[in-house]
Amino acid sequence: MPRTKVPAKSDMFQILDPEGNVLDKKLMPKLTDDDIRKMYGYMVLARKWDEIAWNLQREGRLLTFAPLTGQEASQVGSAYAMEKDDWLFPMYRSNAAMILRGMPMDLLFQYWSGDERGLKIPDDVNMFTIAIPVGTQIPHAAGFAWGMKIQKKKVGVVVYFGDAATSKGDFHEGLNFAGVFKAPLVAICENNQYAISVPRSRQTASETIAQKAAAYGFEGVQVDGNDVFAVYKVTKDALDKARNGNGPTLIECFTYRLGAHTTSDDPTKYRPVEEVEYWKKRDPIDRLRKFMVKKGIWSDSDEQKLLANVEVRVNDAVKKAEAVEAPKPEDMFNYVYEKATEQLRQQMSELK
Ligand SMILES: Cc1ncc(C[n+]2csc(CCOP(=O)(O)OP(=O)(O)O)c2C)c(N)n1
Repeated sequence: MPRTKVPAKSDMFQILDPEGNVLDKKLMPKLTDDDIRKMYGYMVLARKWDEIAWNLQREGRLLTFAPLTGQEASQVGSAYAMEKDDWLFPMYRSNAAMILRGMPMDLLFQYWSGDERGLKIPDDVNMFTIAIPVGTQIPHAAGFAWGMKIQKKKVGVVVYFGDAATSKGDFHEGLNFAGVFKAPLVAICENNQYAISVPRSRQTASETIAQKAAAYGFEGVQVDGNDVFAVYKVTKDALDKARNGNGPTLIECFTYRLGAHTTSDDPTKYRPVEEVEYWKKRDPIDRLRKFMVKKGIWSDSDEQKLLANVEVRVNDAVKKAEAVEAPKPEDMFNYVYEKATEQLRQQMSELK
């Protein structure tokens, strides 16, 4: 059994069990077979992205990066529920959601190789830049959502953060503000059970993270974060509610980070092997594939084709990113202020 207490099924919203069976057909959201295959495709793509990025980092071609393996359902299920005009506020582990929402993979590689120009979000993609500081994106998203409401724009704003972010003032301030102003915010906590080596049990004494929403005066939902249909459904409902002027929702995706916190981390130092094995049996990708195979909408040859396709796409993105001319070191100073300060000028001349 895992060290972190897994909520009883009845406490947590779930549609698909780990064997890929639908628990209650009435709960199943309206998704075509094509939608389901697309969601699966994004999940497999995200895992391949992780694998290739990890190898690149080990070869010195990428800087530190945070893998998302294990969290594909929580990101793909939620991002797939968004409409084109909705806005996304990502954290450093949100690569799957960002890719699904239209962030070019080559730009992401460029960014994670240390080139800030990779964070130039395309103009037609409603997304903010990645927040590396824990939780700072939450008040940004809450304020932005309020702005959308003031401008009478019917859009939802989704912000992603981890369980550790809920210990920060940013979480309280952002959610309190969103509650008071009924901002169209959907706050998604990907509770992956750890903040680097700190387990969830040391993060908060609350029984669930979702219950914290009660203090802010809106709904909180705990969902099985490894169940892509359940995540899709709760996010879609929350976004519809937000766009219709009925205020924010906090969603806790109960999931598990199967890999390391980042490429600089060794999780074997703080997690028992049995715990990881327990969660591997609940792998979100296996779960969806089992469902699709049972439904007769997925075959071995579909799987082989998909695996080959994602590998080519990710490798093409790497090639494209690596073909970009390296940034000039002076650029570190050039864009800090409109006019460089004396101190920056000195630092720049030392660098030269
Ligand atoms: C303000 C701030 N403090 C500390 C850190 C160092 N740090 C990076 S990730 C992390 C843990 C975050 O855990 P969680 O929010 O649960 O998200 P996860 O990384 O597990 O997805 C910490 C403490 C940081 N990035 N920002």
